[in-house]
Amino acid sequence: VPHEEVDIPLYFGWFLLAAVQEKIRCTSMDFLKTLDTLDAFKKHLIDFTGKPDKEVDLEQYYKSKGSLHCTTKFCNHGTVEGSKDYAQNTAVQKAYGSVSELSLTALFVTPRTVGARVSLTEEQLPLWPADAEKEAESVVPAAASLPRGSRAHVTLGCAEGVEPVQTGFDLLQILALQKDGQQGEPLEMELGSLMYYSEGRWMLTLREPMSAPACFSSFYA
Ligand code: 2AM
Repeated sequence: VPHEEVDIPLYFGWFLLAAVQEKIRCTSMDFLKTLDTLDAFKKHLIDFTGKPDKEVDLEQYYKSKGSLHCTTKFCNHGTVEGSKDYAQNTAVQKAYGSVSELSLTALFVTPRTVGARVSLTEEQLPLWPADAEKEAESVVPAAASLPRGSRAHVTLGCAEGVEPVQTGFDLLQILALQKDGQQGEPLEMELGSLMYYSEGRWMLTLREPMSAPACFSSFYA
């Protein structure tokens, strides 16, 4: 294997600093705890359980793996299309190792994943691959028509047997439904407004976005 290919990581992304990871995990646990007790959520429990009247403990439902981050480019050590170009991109090389503030603007859950939506700034967008949304088209057909950066998120947990790549697909699906309009009334909560998007999809748009300092870097191994 040529040396340059060995150097391409598993993925690039923003890695949240340790202190803020703790805070976000707490906020998301609080959200899951609250969601679990809402009548509106209980009414749609079957989305999660497949059976009527079966209980679900959302705090136990998702498993979280590793440290919190927002993937920009999944490279799989160079086997993914465009990884080498991304790794060599000037903006990527210039930003590598720098810390910036990620703005977490919503929390979402589905029967598969729980995550936080990241709203990228003008300065952060150049690090977002131009085809990230289009890449998801086979899973979420409307994805390509969503604005660049729509897929940006932090995976907070996955249900048993679900891979983290699913979190971005779940987010795109919710955003596509949001764009279509015709939802019900949001439920106003302390943290923000909660909307149901059918089939177990819920999104809490935060009243105050959470600011998370994160280091743009990569993950090997
Ligand atoms: P995530 O960004 O939703 O958490 C290692 O698997 C990391 O790369 C995870 O963080 C994962 O999802 C992300 N990832 C895995 N496969 C991917 C893919 N095909 N496209 C984009 N991101 C992927």
